Amino acid sequence: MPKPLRIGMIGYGFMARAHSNAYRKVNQFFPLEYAPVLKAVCGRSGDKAQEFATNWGYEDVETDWRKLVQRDDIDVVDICVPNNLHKEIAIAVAEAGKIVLCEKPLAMNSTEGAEMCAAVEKAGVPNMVWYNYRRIPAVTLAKQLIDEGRLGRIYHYRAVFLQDWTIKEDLPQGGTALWRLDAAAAGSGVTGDLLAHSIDTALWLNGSIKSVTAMTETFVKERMHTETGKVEPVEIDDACAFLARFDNGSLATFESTRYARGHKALYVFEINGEHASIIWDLHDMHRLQYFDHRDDSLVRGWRSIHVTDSDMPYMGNWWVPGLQIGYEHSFVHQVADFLTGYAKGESVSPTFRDALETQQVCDAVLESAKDGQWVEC
Ligand code: SOE
Repeated sequence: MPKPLRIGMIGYGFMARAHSNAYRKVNQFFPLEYAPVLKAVCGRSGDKAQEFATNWGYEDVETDWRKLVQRDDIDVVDICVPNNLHKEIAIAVAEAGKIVLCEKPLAMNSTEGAEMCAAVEKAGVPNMVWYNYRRIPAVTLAKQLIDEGRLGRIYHYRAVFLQDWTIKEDLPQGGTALWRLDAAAAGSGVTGDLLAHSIDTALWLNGSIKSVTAMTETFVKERMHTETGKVEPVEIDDACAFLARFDNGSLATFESTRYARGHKALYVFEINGEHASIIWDLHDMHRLQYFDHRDDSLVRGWRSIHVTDSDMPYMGNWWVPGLQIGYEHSFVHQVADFLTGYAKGESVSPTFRDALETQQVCDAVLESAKDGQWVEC
């Protein structure tokens, strides 16, 4: 029987659902030494927390996160609340000697992120940040192909993350999901919310970023604030594009917006190497496009690899070859990897320190966007 690892969930939104689903599924599909037990969920509204607990099978409910953190029957605290609350909670969890898992981005900015890193490292507690896209099998396969040297020297990295859900001018800032439009809760706009994903994947696949030059725009300058009831200036970036130089000499372009009409979550990256190129697209997430110049010229062309065979990353744990999995499985994989690492006493990436590097790139991007100057990361 796997040993129990008791989860205290803070938050009951979209991400709390994605993580809870992963905790519930993981032991059915991955042989593990530990099993998450859904102990308690915490949120400001007791009714909503209770509804969440009943739906997902949490045993208990709290409305004060400090109480949850102090409970003797909690081993892991999972932070799924707006970004402005991450730091205080994460530091309290570390000081209580508990495992801390934090939704992305790590923090409002890298100053906060550094404090969080120092706290978990001082306390010596296992920690991880939920950059889930790394664990989509096709993305993990991309990492494997790059690490095997199949692409050769990398020349270019290109990433876009496009959405269109904030175009409506009468959308308020603040409240469920819309806290992402409020700089006081989110820290930044698309840079911290979407580009953070693209940057995390890029650092993992292609190494550190040396410097960036960026531009941002806020298209809708004022929105009603749900807390004050007044029309307030919008301080987040609605769109951001930046150029980057990686330590390995490759050049990159990154673009993100919530104003790309027709795109709901078009996360795409393309990497061009000396021998081969790869493309991955979230809307076709189980496929990896691969072009290898070394192929016989008569049959050379883009291959569309259907990443479902059992020897492909994570897929041996799911169905039979040819049958696909989805977005939610990336979270199951992240929990599985975390529990495997935990059993061995190993940290699992992205740790707070890994996520701090992403945060530092985000900060450099926002700094550069003030005047377009190149900023070192
Ligand atoms: C924003 O719309 C959002 O939900 C992000 O917050 C998530 O991190 C991303 O994966 C999908 O889009």
